[in-house]
Amino acid sequence: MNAVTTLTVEDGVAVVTIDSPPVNALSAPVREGLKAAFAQAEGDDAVRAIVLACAGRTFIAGADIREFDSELVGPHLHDVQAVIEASTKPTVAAIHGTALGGGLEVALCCHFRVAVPSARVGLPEVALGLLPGAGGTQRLPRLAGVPAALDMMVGGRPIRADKACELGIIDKIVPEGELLAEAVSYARKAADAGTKLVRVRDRSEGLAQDTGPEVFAEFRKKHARAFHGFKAPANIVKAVEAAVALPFDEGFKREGELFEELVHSNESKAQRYQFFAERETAKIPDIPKDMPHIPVKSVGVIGAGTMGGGIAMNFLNIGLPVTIVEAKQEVLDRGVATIRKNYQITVDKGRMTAEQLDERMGLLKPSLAMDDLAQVDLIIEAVFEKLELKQEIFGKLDGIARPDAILASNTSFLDVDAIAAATQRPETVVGMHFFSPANVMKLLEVVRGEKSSDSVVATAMAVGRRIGKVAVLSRVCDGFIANRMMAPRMEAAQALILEGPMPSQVDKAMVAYGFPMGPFAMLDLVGLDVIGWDAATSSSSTVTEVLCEMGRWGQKKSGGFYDYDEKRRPSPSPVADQVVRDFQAKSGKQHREFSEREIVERLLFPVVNEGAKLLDEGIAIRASDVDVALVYGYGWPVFTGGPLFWADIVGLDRVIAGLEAAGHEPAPLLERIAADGRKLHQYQVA
Ligand code: 3H9
Repeated sequence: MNAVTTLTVEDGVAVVTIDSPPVNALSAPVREGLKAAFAQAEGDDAVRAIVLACAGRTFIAGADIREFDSELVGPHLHDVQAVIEASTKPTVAAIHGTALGGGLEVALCCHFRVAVPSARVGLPEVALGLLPGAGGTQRLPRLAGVPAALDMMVGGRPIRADKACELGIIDKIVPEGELLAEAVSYARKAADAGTKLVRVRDRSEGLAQDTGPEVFAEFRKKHARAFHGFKAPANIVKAVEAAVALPFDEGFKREGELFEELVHSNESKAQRYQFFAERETAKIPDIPKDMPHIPVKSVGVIGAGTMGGGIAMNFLNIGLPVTIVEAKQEVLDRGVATIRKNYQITVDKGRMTAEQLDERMGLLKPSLAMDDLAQVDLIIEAVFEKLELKQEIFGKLDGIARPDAILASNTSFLDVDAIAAATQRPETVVGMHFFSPANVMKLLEVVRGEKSSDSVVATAMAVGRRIGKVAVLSRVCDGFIANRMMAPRMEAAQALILEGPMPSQVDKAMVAYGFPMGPFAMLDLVGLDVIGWDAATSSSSTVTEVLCEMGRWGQKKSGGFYDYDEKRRPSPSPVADQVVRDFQAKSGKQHREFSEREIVERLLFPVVNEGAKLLDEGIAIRASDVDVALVYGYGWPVFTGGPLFWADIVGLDRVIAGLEAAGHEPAPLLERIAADGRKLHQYQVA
């Protein structure tokens, strides 16, 4: 047919095969090939039934996401689907891997779908700020019903083949390894039996119940918080309402309008950028893709505190044995008990079995002796943030660990090179900076020291991916990428409350922007005292210091910037607000009202500026890595694309002017990129 689509006919059954690595996305050549193949099979009298299958690791993974940013080339997907759906001969989609987005939507244009047990199907467009725009919002509810279809499309998570079969999306599960033969046989039987062919668009079993307005109202209410800032979920719900209320063609038209609204939105552009940015993080320009990795089959963790325990869980979760070392028995016992408790919570929620809990705990070896780390492949130190302590530990490890073991520090801001210098093998030392809670947060910063070897760096990045993290590479600097980027937001917030806005107003603006919480609520959560306050040297010179002196250390003391009730619900604090007002009075600054937009710009432009500095210093490889780190490390709203993508949306000239107006010096790189009319988020370190 063409280079990516073939058509073969055997014994009356045509097999259309897409072979377009890596994921058989519906690129222009695939669409062309599909359309031509189905048209030819339809016109061929020797063909009595048609099977659609894919070569390689998966069924069609959806539209080719890169094409959304350019003019349409080749046939529109809708036209391809129309040809498939118009077939007068039985059509069967043979699904393995993942049938996603436009892939599932194409399969829904076939009369039947068969799948192997390991297959999954889904409509994940929402994660790209889109809705299923190839009839998915109209066809899926007709089969699976409105509640299930809404869950699949708004949640975006693919479902397993057995579940899809229960929902009527898949007609038959067939044994692994026999997909094609089974699909051909299914198609042939349908042709032989003269099975009545009903297009999904003409079916309605899913619309028989749960379609009243209350279903939609309830769904919107239940998910209101998760929808905040995103456009796609609301449009998906509207499209499904249209599926219920309107005949297919009209509903399909409505879906098209709602899709168009999304595809041109900044939110979707930002989320599509993040999709590729996330995958880009794995690519390190000066390390070959085929760099051999050091096998990691066992792990040691030093420190059984909150971080050490969370880090250990990541490896237990993927079945690796972990030796966890502490200095004192009681601290070790407490750490192990916390790990067990965390797993127990998962068991109680029904997301893990008691046997799995036992299996994971069985892989954990608690120890009081560093010597027990002599044979492990990767050792991650997660002790208190003090350079001398870490150097002492690495010095000891040098005499204990195997020569080829990777020695990693979970430091969040210390000099990895200074830690490595405590050993005779600095090439095996690397930073692996987890974010708290370490078993939950997706970001892992791999910190490449001056002497870290390429294979150690490549292995640490790969290990990150194995445990389900997004690994971002950073060079050594104070705070690495994510913490360093966010420090200026905190400084700007502290400065801004002296000019008029109260902490709760500042937080409100950040939440409206899309952050899960504002900087002052975050300080209260972490504890004001742990951000470097020392009673001995406290000089009552900042609001935070005075609050600390008053014992208002945050949530743990029922009061910080906010007051907290027994359920830790915050309310603005008259006491803390008075402290702020006293400082405002003393500051000598003019007080005024600030709009939400002004607050956002005052807090976040300095973050953008820090990003430009960090790129100029070569701390991150590329701007998109910085954006990924902030989204996964700090809950930066993904629909803004991250600070650097957002800066381009706002306009770099505006960012520079805002920085200057607030008394900051714009980073030279920011000015250079703005002057050249380039995009900051596309910047790559040479
Ligand atoms: C859609 O369908 C819209 C329609 O409703 C309406 C149309 C009118 N396009 O993730 P991986 C690349 S929207 C282009 O590392 P895995 C990816 O960038 C689409 N490229 O592999 C990477 O490239 P590289 C709805 C794509 O095994 C390589 O393939 N569909 C696409 O971990 C390997 O990817 C989705 O949202 C694509 N659609 O996971 C599904 N997909 O090697 C998106 C992947 O250069 N895809 N690439 O870095 C996925 O979720 C995962 O890629 C998948 C495989 C689960 C398939």
